[in-house]
Amino acid sequence: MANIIKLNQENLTEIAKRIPCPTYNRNNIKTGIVHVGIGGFHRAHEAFYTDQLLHDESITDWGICGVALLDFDTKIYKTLKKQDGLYTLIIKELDGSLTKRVIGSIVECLFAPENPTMVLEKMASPDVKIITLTITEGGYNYNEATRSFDFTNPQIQYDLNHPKTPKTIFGYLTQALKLRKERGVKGCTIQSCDNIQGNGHMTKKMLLSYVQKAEPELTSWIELNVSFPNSMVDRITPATSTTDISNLKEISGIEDAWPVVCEPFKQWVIEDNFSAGRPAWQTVGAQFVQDVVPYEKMKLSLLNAGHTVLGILGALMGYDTIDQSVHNPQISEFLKNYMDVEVTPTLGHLEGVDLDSYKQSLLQRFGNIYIKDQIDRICSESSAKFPIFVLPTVYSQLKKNGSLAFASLVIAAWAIYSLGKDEHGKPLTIKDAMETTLNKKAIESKENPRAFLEIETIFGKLKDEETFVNAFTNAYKKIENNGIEKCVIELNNK
Ligand code: CS2
Repeated sequence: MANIIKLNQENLTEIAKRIPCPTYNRNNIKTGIVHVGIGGFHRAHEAFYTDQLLHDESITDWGICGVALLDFDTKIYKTLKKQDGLYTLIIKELDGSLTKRVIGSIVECLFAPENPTMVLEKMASPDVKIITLTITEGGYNYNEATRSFDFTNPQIQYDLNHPKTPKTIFGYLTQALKLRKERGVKGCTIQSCDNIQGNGHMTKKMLLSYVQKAEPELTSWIELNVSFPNSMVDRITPATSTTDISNLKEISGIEDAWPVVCEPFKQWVIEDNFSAGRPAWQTVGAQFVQDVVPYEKMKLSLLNAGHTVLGILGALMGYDTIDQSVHNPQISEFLKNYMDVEVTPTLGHLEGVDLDSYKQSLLQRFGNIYIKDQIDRICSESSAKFPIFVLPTVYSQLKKNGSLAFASLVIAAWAIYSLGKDEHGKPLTIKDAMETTLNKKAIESKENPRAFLEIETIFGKLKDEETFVNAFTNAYKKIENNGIEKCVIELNNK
């Protein structure tokens, strides 16, 4: 490739000679959506759908303002800012080919720690009709043990004392909605795009808990003027590797400091409950339905839990990527059994969904060898993921005296994983907000396996469920004595 072109608005015409670029005039696009959390997933999903939509030139009201909320997001903010909000989406097809395009729907970027007022003003702007969120499963400040909003979080305490310069999403949303109310601006929609059962309900419940303490008189206005649609979001988006960046430069001659890589599959099922209008995302493949709960349940307990199963078992065995794990025939057999025997009975009938082919398609997606989804990514923040992805299946199975063997083995494997080494003695990279507690309890578990289940913010009252505790303890001891692979084989042959 002769010359290397830097990705930015000025160079777009040149870049368009190499890969598809926005053909709409980005200067004409007004911000109608504020999105908080501009990591890979948002850029492979909502921003992608929205970019497709903006190619209909009559649509000019639905540009996205991307907000980086945390100090941790400095790098992504600076990169996007430098590139005028542009980035390359690289879709890794099943046959190994790459489909690349430049996405242009993020028309503005803001860095909240640097300029909280600007973020509040943007969220309160009459042009903005929707605030969407990808703040991760752990970002909702929900305490599993108390089943309520966690006011002990120091950041939340900070926001209560410094309303004009908040740090958390709850502080921002509250102050922005307050401004809207005071200025007579209409309400808006707050749409979670995180992997949480009833993500809209969760957002509303957590926000109102905060509002009741911070600005109680705002509560009824929010109830009347703000909607919180539930949604199911799906597209596997691994972390971008340095090879992805250098390949883009070498093959296409495009210098993009942070492209996004993802799988070809995508799905977005949304409850049609938008208090101030919405983009016609259905014209670019999103599905609008009355009740999204069953779809969410299916996706969280099959796809996301499937990832967790492959991640935790694979990590102990020393694998690095999800495809390596699923290509171990015993692990994939285990995953099939887990899905068929323990998850499927909890799902009931899903109108219009063929569960067998859904499960089959998951195995194919997990097996995409080009995606190289990092096991470290999948196992990160497991303390926020297990309660949403795996434990609901355990509770349902407990209720109906169903099988718990597969889930128990995975949870026991997590306890051993939390000791920080794989079965070959290689250190594991554990990234988890609860890492210290997990490790402490994992060490106690060596004497008394039940100790791991005493982490109430994760397991709630599960430590008192004798049937589960026995299954877990059994599984734990077996892994210790025989290694994970033998346990997997034994269960597969039962
Ligand atoms: C993954 C998800 O983080 C995880 O554990 O399961 O990021 C998953 O890749 C996405 O939800 C796919 O839609």
